[in-house]
Amino acid sequence: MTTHSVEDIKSESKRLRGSLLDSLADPVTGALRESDQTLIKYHGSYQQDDRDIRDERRRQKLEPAYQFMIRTRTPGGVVTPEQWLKLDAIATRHGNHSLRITTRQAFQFHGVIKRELKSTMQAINAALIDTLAACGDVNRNVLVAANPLESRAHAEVQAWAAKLSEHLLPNTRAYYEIWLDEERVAGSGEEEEPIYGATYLPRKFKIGFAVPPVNDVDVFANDLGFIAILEDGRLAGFDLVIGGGMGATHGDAETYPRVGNVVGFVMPEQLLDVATAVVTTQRDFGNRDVRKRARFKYTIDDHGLAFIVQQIESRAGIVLQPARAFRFEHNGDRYGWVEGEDGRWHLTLHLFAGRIADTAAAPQLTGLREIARTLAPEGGASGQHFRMTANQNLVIAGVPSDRRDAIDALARQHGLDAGERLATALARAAVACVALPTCGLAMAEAERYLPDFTTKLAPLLDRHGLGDAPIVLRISGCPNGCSRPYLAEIALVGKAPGRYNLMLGGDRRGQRLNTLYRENITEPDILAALDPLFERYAAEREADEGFGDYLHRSGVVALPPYPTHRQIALELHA
Ligand code: SRM
Ligand code: SF4
Repeated sequence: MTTHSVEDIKSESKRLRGSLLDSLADPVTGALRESDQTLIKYHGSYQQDDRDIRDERRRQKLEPAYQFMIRTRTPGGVVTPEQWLKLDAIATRHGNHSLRITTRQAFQFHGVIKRELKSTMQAINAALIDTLAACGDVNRNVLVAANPLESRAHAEVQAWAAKLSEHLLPNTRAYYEIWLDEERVAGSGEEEEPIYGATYLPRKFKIGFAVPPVNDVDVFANDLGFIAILEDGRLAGFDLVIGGGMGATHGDAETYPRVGNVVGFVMPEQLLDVATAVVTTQRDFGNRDVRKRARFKYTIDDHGLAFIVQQIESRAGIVLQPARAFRFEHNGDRYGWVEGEDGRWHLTLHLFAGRIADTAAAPQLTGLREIARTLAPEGGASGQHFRMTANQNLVIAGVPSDRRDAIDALARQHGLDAGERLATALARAAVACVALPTCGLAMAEAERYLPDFTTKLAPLLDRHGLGDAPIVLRISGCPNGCSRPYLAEIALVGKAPGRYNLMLGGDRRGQRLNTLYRENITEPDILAALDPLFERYAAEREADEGFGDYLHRSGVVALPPYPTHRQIALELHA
């Protein structure tokens, strides 16, 4: 769809209503009208079709097996045990019997058919969770560090993120009218949109809050990032990061991933104004002619960082203070139990690419249902909750010490400890996007390929004594980069079925982009390319030196050649 038609659809949508009600009511097809396929994204859903059976359906002269993905808005990925039980029931009743934790701490349901969309949305809302603005040219789900160690400051950061998520919601009743049968009132369809205006943003917009020393949210991959600065254990404020993004298009040098720039420090009470200033700057200066160049990262590169910072300061009515020092150690998750400041315990469980389903070997959906039931009697009130991580894993948080054994037993019984038994640290930290069969943009497998690929890498790593080396691997089925592959030490980026670009040289802290190492190669070539590099790394690495850092020091890879790629985060805080 052209940029102009998307812009027209937005402005003519009557504040995101379009003809969605008619599209949903049409019994002849499982699809929506084309313009409504754009608009439903703002309601948190995508029209898809099952690509595994696309050709077969075409042969049978049937329309594609249309189905919908629904994504939640769950700032910081927090849900109570009671909510978990409801979401689990929805996945079983309306979806494909799986819950999928995304790289932005949301749940995705896949496989919902059109005539069940409304009841599914209602069921999600009955769990006091909405899906408004989970997709579309607006601010998306806000990421928050899942690091439970800093619990008091962490809770404050979570509260700011939730407040910001609410603050940046589109101001429309469309969602409530269409899905929840709210009555239309005078002015419906003409609501004021003070932040977004009638055409919303030029493109999607993403915000993340990191709490050093862990950069699990990959703050530098967000359009807008806040790095919590803790002084004497208290939240002093945030370093502001702008202009991160991953998406690119193969063979199009005008598009590229970018790490965000650290531009200053703000006090907590300035946060909403500053975020509004950043969002409205992108609204007014973002490229509305070329959708591929519409993300905030390009707005910054096209207009210059100094101009954008000046816009932010004048719109927010503040002067940014100099950025304060921070240090990230890694961008992964810590598995197992850790104790929080208040003596409660948090268990991080590894999930395979965030997919929670029942298999004969590991009935994980059932297992988490049982765990939720155990927590539920006191649940929300007692502070016990689930927290999705931006690495597609799950934290069972706020558990009193006398409950740990019971939860461990349930986890073991249902194969939720399978991740701990993975042969390599690389496999335990790996991330993969959904890709086939649901993603309409996938060029190659990702989630379904991850276990095979890590199994094939294991003997190579073992041979060189690297089984415990925490190397960051990410796989994406196309260059859009939903697993944030360009920040990984090793990344596979899909080009065609079974073919990937091999990217190397990110760091473990999510601060440096990797570089194309081999283009469009198949698995045997990928393994053959990595094996000698593992051998050299094993022999030549310095103490604690990461694989990506080693590749740079030894000259195997250099920084990527993107036109405006500035390693400002790295320079400031190496
Ligand atoms: Fe993504 C589009 C899945 C995180 C960059 N992404 C899609 C769609 C909706 C495909 C489509 O447009 O038809 C995928 C649906 C697949 C499916 O069947 O479920 C999809 N993205 C995902 C998820 C589920 C990946 C996962 O395995 O967890 C993540 C959902 C996040 C959420 O809960 O909100 C997801 N996507 C990301 C990230 C990572 C992040 O935000 O931290 C990125 C890179 C960061 C960024 O935005 O720059 C990302 N997704 C994209 C892009 C490229 C955007 C661009 O600037 O060019 C697209 C394509 C687009 O927007 O045109 C895309
Ligand atoms: Fe789909 Fe590409 Fe995103 Fe993977 S990276 S989910 S293939 S859009």
